[in-house]
Amino acid sequence: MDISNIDYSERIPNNVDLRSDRRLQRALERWQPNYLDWWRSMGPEGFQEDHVYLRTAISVDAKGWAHFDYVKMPDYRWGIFLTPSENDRKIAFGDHLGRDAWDQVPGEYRNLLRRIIVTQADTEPASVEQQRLLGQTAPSLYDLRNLFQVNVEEGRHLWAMVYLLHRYFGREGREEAEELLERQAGNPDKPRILNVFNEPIEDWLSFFCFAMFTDRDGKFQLGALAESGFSPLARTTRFMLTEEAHHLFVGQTGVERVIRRTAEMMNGDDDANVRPLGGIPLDLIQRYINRWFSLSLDLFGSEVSSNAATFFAQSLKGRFDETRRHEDHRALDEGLIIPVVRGGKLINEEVPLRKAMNESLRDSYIADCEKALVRWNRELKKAKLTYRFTLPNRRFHRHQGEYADHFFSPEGDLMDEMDWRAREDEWLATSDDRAYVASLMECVIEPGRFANWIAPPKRGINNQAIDHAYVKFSGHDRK
Ligand code: BYC
Ligand code: FE
Ligand code: FE
Repeated sequence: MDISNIDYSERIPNNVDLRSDRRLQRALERWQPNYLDWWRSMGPEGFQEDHVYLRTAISVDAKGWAHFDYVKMPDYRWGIFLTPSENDRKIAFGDHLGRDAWDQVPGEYRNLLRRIIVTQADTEPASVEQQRLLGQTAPSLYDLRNLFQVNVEEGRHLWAMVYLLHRYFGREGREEAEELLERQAGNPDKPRILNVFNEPIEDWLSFFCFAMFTDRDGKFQLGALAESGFSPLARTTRFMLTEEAHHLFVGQTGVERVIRRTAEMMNGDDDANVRPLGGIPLDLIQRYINRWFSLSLDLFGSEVSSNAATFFAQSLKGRFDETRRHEDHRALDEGLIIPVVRGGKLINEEVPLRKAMNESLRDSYIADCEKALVRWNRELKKAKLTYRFTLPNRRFHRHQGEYADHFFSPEGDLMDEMDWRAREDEWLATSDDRAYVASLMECVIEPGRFANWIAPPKRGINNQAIDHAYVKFSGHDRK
């Protein structure tokens, strides 16, 4: 069969020749109704019968892989798509560098690999749960459609991971797949695994910041897994990355449009107050950036991590773009300098590189975030404003790793807790900030119209007009 084409005649669309493995196919078909129940109860609230202009993967070719059409979300064809396998693929890093890549799970790495896959998988449904009420306050049809596009694709990412669990991890894998539908974002009794995925996303500025900063963790974690010596994981995550680009676009341009609208209201006056006009002040946007960026930094784990060293040594998880961006793929001789707190002072400590792999990935991530900041600041410059956005230092407001038990300013200086608390409201979105943003949220569903607090995008989706009917309502009462 042609691997780049996806078989849509099956109940579960796939390009992995699922029909040749009846047991696996049946097991996944038993999971499918549970998934759909989860989607209906925990997915986007209130829009399940509407027709949404969505893209669906029809091929895994980099060019022309997507097809756009109106779909009711529960009818979206969630499927299993892997990029084609490479003949004679070799392991690109770690202790197994240069040996044949694995098509099966190496027995001794089974538990670790399962843990990585479960952690990745858990984030996907979590984000759908966090975003489930946002449709009710969408600033436009264009944005509503983008939200749902992101949501259905996160659902598909769950499918991608559940396939690996079912296919390669036997009964334990199937049990994990069930539990992925049982944990719930923000539920204190059965929370999602990683911290940010339990935070509420209660307004659209938060959603855009989440897609910008938290989905971007996905880009880098998936990039690291795309290097894995375990080929099925590498091939799955590579295709997920193709979809991920749009999520990052939604986040980056979403924040950018908010900035553009505010700048427009400020009309070149740095002291202008946009609140009476219903705009979102720049310093408030900065506090949202500080919050979501620092929360997302936690997703990279500890600065010094023996787990990370093990993942790398065992050739399970590499660095971002391992092959192209790095030369020494064993990483045995180098070290990384990491500032740590010792005796109330920040001092530099050299850590063997393998133990600093989380930090290496965090470095790549921060550099990528900086690029978006440059674009946002360009909006301010064009509008003749002097205000500039910055990313807080990586030590600021952390809950995981070296800095978690200490207090740092956005500039990265160690502080007393009391002093820090006294200034917290300058730095992080306050309850007043959130209440103000919430007060601006309204549902705008006339094609081409946008809520007052956000500028329209520069162009539509898939060359459609900005006033295209991206969602067609089926006429029922949406409450
Ligand atoms: N929250 O050495 P440590 C995405 C735990 S996003 C809670 O610091 P390690 C998406 C850690 O599990 C991409 N717990 O960490 C985005 C460990 O627990 P145990 C998601 C945390 O293991 C938006 C302990 O602390 N993918 O796709 O080196 C929308 C100490 O471990 C956190 C992945 O994460 C935290 N933030 O690294 C939709 C890839 N951080 O073992 C989707 C898979 C650490 O002591 N995951 N801990 O019980 C991994 O590679 C690693 O597990 C981590 C942590 C990078 C997350
Ligand atoms: Fe995802
Ligand atoms: Fe995503």
